[in-house]
Amino acid sequence: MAVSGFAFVQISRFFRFHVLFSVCFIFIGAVLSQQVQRPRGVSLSNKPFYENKETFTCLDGSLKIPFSLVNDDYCDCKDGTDEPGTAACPRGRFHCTNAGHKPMYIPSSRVNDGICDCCDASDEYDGKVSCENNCKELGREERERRQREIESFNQGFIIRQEYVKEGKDKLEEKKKQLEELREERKTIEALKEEKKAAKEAAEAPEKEAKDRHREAWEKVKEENRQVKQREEALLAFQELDTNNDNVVSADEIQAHLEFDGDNNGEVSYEEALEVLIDDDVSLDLFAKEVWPQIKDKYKPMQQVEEPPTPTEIDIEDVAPGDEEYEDYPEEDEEAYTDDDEDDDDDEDVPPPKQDKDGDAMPPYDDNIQTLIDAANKAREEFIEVDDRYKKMNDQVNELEKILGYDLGREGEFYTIQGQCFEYQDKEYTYKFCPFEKVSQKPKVGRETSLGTWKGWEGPDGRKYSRMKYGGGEKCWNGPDRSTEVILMCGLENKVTKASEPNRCEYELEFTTPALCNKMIDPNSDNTDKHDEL
Ligand code: MAN
Repeated sequence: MAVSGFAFVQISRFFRFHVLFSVCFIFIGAVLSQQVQRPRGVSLSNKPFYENKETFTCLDGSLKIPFSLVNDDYCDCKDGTDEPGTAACPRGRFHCTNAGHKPMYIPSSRVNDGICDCCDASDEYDGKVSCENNCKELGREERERRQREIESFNQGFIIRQEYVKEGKDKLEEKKKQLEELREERKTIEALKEEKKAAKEAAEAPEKEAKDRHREAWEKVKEENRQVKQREEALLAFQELDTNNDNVVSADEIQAHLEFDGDNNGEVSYEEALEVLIDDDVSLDLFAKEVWPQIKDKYKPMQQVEEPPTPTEIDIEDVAPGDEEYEDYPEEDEEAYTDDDEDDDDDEDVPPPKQDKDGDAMPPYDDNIQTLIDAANKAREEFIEVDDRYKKMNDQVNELEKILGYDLGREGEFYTIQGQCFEYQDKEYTYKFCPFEKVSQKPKVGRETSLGTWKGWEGPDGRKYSRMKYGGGEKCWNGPDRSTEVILMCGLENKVTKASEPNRCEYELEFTTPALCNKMIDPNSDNTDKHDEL
């Protein structure tokens, strides 16, 4: 009895222990399962909204329903949140946990649609298709890819540091150069002013002497012209005065049919008077008043073909030794000789230019030539200094332009300024010249400007991630062409994509080490940093 009483106690203790243990185990299990269990298709962050097992409130707050209606394959909530794990709601989202890889949402319509969307196979549970859980493999590949990306980012960062150093050194150097050039320019500018004044001082007497020379020549020419005209008038007068009474009268004019104004075959008395002004005209009046009016019309009765005068011969047709040339007066010969045959002393003296009558101005005398030589020398000296000044000015402007650019927080974009990068797609070759311009050239045809440098346009904190180029060629019926360049960290400076999201608004993607702006710890799993990549 005692044994049996002991045995009973032992047995009852054994049972009590095991029952207690089992109860505890079940309780802990229940608690644990409660912690990790959530309705199908619900993300961990949304789990708290599905914990009340009595009622469920749609996440947009629009309706309260019994909890039993969650995932019952009937859509109650407008926002689809009562059916996170079925395809019942058109606006619903299904959450794949994808343990080992990245969690994600898919549209509810993809649940049990026969296509495996989630790598953990959770979206296909109705047994119609069998999906493999390949999250671990995908996760590994993703981690390896990210690792490579981080390595490349970090290599890019090393290159960027070189860029920063180069930028700092070169910009410093250019600043110094600019200061020196500005000083030098001041000196040259003063010298230029000096040479300009000397040039003007030499040109004034040169001009005066040349003008005087020309005026004297014009005067001689005019006198010669008048003498010639008077001679012509005399000849005409003698020819017209057929009765030799020393006056030309109307009847003598009537014999010249060229004065038949109305073309009726005869010269009337009135027509003759119109030519003559008066009936009987003396030689003096004829030469002064009549001859200038009629000389172009007048035809001598016996027109004799006279040999051409020297001034009527085209100078280029005359070679030394030609008969006509031999006929020239001694002093004019020099004016007509070929340049090549000039003496060395006369090398700089241009041959006298002919005027419209074929007359050549006599060469300048020694005094004028000395003034011309002095002015030429002053001009050459001025031009030489002016050229130096212009070149220096261009250098100063170029340096000011580069130093005026915003080349990044640490001058990291210095390396890519002054370079151009091309990208070819099916239709066009795009040319990107940082801080200058962007252009587009079709396979056949001319280049079109897609904008010139306007500035950095990245968002706050990431200012140097976007460049703006504007004011390009006008788009037919549209805006002026413009381009945004999106910069990304990469080992090479390279345009990787070109597109036209809106008509005449272009977008280029450009990778550059200048954008790899920090070292990333390959062991960190910071998604923020990941995003920066
Ligand atoms: C050209 C190109 C195009 C642009 C059209 C607009 O063909 O510059 O990119 O869209 O002009 O007319």
